[in-house]
Amino acid sequence: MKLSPDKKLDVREVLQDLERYQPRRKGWTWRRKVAEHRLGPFIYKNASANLSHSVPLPSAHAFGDIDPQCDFVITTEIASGRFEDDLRRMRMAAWHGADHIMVIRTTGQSHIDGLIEGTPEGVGGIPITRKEIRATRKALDAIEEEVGRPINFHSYVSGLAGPEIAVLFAEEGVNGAHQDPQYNVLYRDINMHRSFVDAAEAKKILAEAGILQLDGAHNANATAKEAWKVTPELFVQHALNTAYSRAVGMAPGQIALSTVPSTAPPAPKLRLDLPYAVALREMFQGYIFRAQQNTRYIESDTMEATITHVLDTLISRLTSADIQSTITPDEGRNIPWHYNNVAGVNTARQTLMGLDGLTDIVEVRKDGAFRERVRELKERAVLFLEEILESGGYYEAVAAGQFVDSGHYPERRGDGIVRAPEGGDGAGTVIRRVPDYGAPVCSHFSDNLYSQRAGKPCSDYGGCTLCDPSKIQYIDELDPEDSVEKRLAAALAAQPAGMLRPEVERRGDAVVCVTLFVPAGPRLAEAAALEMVKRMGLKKPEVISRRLMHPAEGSVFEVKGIFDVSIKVDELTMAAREEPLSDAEIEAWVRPRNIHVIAATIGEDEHSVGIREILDIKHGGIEKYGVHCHFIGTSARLEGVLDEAARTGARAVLVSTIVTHADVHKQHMRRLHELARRRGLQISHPTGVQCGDEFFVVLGRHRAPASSGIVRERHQLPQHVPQE
Ligand code: Z98
Repeated sequence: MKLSPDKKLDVREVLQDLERYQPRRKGWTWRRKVAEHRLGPFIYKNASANLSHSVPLPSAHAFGDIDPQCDFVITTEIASGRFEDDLRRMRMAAWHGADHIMVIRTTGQSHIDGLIEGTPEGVGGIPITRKEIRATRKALDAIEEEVGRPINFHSYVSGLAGPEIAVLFAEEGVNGAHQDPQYNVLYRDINMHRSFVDAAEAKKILAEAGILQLDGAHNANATAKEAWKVTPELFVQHALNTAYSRAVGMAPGQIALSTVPSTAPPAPKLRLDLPYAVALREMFQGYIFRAQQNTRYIESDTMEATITHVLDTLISRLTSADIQSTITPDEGRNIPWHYNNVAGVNTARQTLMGLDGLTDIVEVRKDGAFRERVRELKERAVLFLEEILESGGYYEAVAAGQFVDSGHYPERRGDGIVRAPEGGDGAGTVIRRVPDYGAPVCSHFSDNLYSQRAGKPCSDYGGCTLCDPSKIQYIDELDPEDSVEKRLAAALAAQPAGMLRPEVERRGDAVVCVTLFVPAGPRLAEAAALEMVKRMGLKKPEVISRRLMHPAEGSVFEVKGIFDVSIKVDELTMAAREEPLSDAEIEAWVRPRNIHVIAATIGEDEHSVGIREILDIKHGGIEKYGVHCHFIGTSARLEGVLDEAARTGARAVLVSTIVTHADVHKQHMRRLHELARRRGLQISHPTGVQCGDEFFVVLGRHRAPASSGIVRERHQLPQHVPQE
């Protein structure tokens, strides 16, 4: 399957022959870092190889359309609820620099105790099934070829079906996964013993498949009531999962610590979050760091989320993270919209490019109050771990509520997450292996009938699915109603070829968003905003963001709704595209022509600022192209303007005058026009002609008035300039 930048991704092509598809590569891939990377006018210190197709940052046009790529891997989390819609979203994110695509599972998949077959729709995510994973990997294989950089595909191996899912991921070329038994225990109330036994098996499989493992410690400060206080406990969670992973045989370079800065402004964020990040890096040297943006405090304002995210990314750059994970800034209010995935990715890359070389310029202090805070955090973490050991181990510590929601260790406020070692989902399901137990795959932890024999354990039975993918059983949808084919057919029927509808969550959903300020108190203003949007014709209007400007003066709202309209493509008329000339092209045309222009304000008008802005180089005026500008003053006489034009041989006069209600400006323009005509000058600017000769007087003595000189003479431009 090959993508072409000017064609939409075809989901049917992805689904075709899926039962035979095998991933092109397995295991995690880092970006190819480039030291002293030269790009356009700059040399980058923290860059990686360029993409072959991408959408540069908006201001790149001022720097020759460069699109430098940072050295961090950038994550986006995808969660539309339909995998077929996610594929296009992944492609857009990849073009904006995402190379780690985390697929959020359907809510609470941790509780499901086996693999799911078929491809039902998800609720706030997708169920991870073989078909969905394979289709996604296939699409990502094509997308990574299109953008010219490997894309890591990621999902979750926690939960009751952890080992089975680990095998599935290893078989299907998933490249990264969360795996942490403590997540099961604390956040999903899955039996402790079962979680740790499953984790040993799952981690061994991840290790051998080269899948990067993320732990779940960040969930503590992502959910805690007072997140900045629970940081000592996070060190302990990282330590437990890391030690357990190492014991199973995972290499440090495959173990990523998952961190989230704890706070957001108005908290003094850097003062609280930076010591935690520094202490963590120092304690866990040699491991990988995945920094995720903070979403704990996002209310509904994407701008507020973005500012916190920028500060989070500053911390990541200062402490040299390896992966910057972004979450859609609207996740608190919608099924995240695809353009918000892109907004999150762009926030990270824009910040990281702006902070390029930061650690060559500034250094985190090694002394003073900051250092004291770093040391103190480590000490609290060590004491936390010692208490666990003293109390008899992890199970007892959890049973005693040592993993708290708001206390700064050793403070406890009785709000610990308490779990009984014998309780939870899957309790009593761990049984001792029988001596002749034969593991279904080679990558397998602990006792196994086959592991005693020579070579690969699976050679006894002719190869396992990890060694011989042809043995993988592919199961298509089991539910005849809720299937991707049915969904595609329904979407195409609702939105046949040749029709266009707006969309943000799912194909053709027609969801749009209106921003409006209503000048009244917040409650009244909100009711009015909803009513206004209803009258615009939007169905199911819903306020998704409210920002108070002033209790009496008004509030601004974002209201989403359904704009249930389809546009027939062939009924649209599109204005012919005018390709504006670049500054360099204009300058190349102007300079050799020695062009003089006369400028003045006319009538009784002393306001010269506007016209000077148009002329002066300081404000990007036409001087910069080499136009010789003669500003002859304010309130100039019209005859004087034309006299001066004749004297200097000027090609144009630029006059400025205040626009009045009495239309005096038009009288001046008409008179100037008349005077110019009497002197044998013609209007040569097409817009001037179009406006009834009222507003433009471009001096073109004896010239054809058809079009402006610059466009007409394009053929004289240098060879490399694209010709129309
Ligand atoms: C992230 N945005 O981490 P359920 N295991 C671990 C997890 O952190 C998660 C799951 C499993 C976050 C995503 N994390 C949230 C360690 C989820 C998912 O039970 O299927 O929801 O588990 O990037």
